[in-house]
Amino acid sequence: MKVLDAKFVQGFIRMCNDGWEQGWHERNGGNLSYRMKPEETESVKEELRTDGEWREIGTSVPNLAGQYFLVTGSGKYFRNVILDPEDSIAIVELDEKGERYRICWGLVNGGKPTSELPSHLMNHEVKMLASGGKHRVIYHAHTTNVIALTFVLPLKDEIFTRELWEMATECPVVFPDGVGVVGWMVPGGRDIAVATSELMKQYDVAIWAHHGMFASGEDFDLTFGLMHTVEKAAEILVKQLSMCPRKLQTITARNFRDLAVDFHVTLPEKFLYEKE
Ligand code: 2HA
Ligand code: ZN
Repeated sequence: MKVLDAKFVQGFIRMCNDGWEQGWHERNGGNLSYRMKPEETESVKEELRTDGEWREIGTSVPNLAGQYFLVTGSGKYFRNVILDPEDSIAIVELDEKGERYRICWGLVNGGKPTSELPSHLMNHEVKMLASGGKHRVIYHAHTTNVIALTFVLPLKDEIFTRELWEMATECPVVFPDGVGVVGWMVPGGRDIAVATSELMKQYDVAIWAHHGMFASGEDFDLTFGLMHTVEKAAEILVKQLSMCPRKLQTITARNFRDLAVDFHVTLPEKFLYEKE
C-alpha cells in the first residue's frame, strides 16, 4: 500500500488540519507524532527507504527501540500538511538502542523531524509503559487560552486542574487525572523533555508556561478531543475572569465527588480541596 493511502496517515493529516483550523498552529508552531502499529508499518513497507542516515535523537528511549513513528517536520507548517504531506511529514525508524533515528519516508524536499522530537519520544515511552501499550499519539499545540492563563494563574497542577474542571461539567470526566504544569523552559531540548515526561507519568496533559500544551492519547480522536476540551475550558475561564474575576457560583468539591460516583471516575483528592 502507498503511505498516503493508509488510514493512520489520513487520520494524522486530518488532525494536523483540524489543529490548524482551531488557530493553534501559527507559522510552524506545534507538532504531532504517532507510534505506528507493526501491521501498519508492514502495510506500507514497499515505500519505506532503508538507506537513510542515522542521526542522534538527543536523548535515549530504549523501550521504543526499533519502532516506527509518523511525525511532523521541523520548520514545517501545519497549514501545509493537507496540501503537501510528503513535504511536511515523515516516517522515522528508531535504532536498536533507541538513541538514533533515520527517515524512511517523507520530507522529500529535505529537513528533519520536529524540533520537539526528544519530548515526543520521551512522552511516547512513558505513556506506552503507563498505558500498557495503548497510547500512540503525542500532540503539541500553541493553544491560545491556556497560554494566556499561564500569565495569571499560579503554575501549579492543583490550581490549573481545579480551575479548568470548574469550567465545564465534562472536564473531570475527560481528564480525571488532571493536568500538569511545567514552568517556562527552553523548548526543543532534553531538559524540557525530561520535565514533561515526568509529569506524563501521572497526567495525559502537560501545560508549558507561556508556550502551549502536550497531550497524549490512544488515537487521533481521543487526543485531539482532549486538547480541544482543555483549551475550551481555558477559553471559558478567560471569559469568566474577564467578565467577573470572582465567581458568583461554581461546581463545588462536593459536586465533583457526586459526579465521580455517577460517572465512575476517580478524582484525586489533591484536586478536591475546599475553597473559601
Ligand atoms: O515550532 O512548537 O515548540 C515548533 C514548536 C516548538
Ligand atoms: Zn511549541
